[in-house]
Amino acid sequence: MPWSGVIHQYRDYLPLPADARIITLNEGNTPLVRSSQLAELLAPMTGLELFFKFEGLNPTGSFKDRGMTAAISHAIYEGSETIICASTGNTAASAAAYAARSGLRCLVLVPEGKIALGKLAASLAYGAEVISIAGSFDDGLNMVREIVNRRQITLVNSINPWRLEGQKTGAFEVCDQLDGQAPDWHCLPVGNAGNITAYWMGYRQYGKGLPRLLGAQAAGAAPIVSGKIVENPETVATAIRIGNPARWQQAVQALDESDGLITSVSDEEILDAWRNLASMEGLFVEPASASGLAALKKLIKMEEIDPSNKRIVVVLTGHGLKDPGTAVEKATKPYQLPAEIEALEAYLA
Ligand code: AN7
Repeated sequence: MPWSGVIHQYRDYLPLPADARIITLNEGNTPLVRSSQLAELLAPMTGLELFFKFEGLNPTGSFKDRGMTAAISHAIYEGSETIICASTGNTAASAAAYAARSGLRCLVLVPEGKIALGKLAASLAYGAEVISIAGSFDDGLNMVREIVNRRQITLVNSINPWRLEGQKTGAFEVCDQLDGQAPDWHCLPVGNAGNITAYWMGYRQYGKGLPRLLGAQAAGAAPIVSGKIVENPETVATAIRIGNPARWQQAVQALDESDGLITSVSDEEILDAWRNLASMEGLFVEPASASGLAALKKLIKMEEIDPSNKRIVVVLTGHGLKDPGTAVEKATKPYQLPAEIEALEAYLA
């Protein structure tokens, strides 16, 4: 049977009503790519098996589509006509796409000047009403939480339990792709902590073993690591520029139950890992998506994680084309030549 999205694929594991109309873009089924060079660089001769779950290959370019297919399908089932979210960008683009397919009105609140270009472009293209607020993601989340108490609007941030239901299919896929066995470690970025919460739900439900979780927060936006709300979060990884995660408690519980770890990584460490992924593995991701690898590198180096004969999965949450601005800014400039063959010869010499 051709792949037709995560709900059809894992229907028995999802509590959606049998007669719900499924709004899908055939999300999921993303590749689990074996590391080509980085495993040897990180932990030479240790037998480390390193894999990247490339979630940037979902239909709107991020992992959010797994949860959004479930949230939107359920919103339609309930008879909702309008959805809303606050977003650092990827949730907005995903919500906008699934709303477009189902004819829902879609409002997205984004932090002014702090949303990557690809996310803004997509949200506008899909026809969402994009509202740029003079505040942070956290301010936007407070606003949308309040407005759904006042009006008949469905909230599609990961506070919505259907987001987690759809998102947990990522864990099922990882197990299926590793011949029915969960990895030893599962590494991923943590912003609102919906993804880490959902992966843990998924691993537990699937019954194919449990990994230890490794969460990564940006040093300038690391409330769970520090145990304190961050009033003014700041990081190059704008996707995870979040100071008060919606799923904070659940993330702490998942980390605890999995005997996991959460650590913060500097912007420099994030960008190093981001360059490693593109230049050594051919995997172009947005900066936030590299933070899971940055955390793994750091903890292997500090000998807090022993890579010997371990299977480790690192989730790459969003595609590099989401944030072309940062990519160009952090790269060396293109070399400029006249359009003449001799100039090219001179360059090669
Ligand atoms: C690429 O889109 O919060 O810990 O509003 O876009 O589940 O929040 C995005 C989060 C990691 C963190 N990687 O996941 C939003 C938003 C990327 C992301 C995260 C996000 P959560």
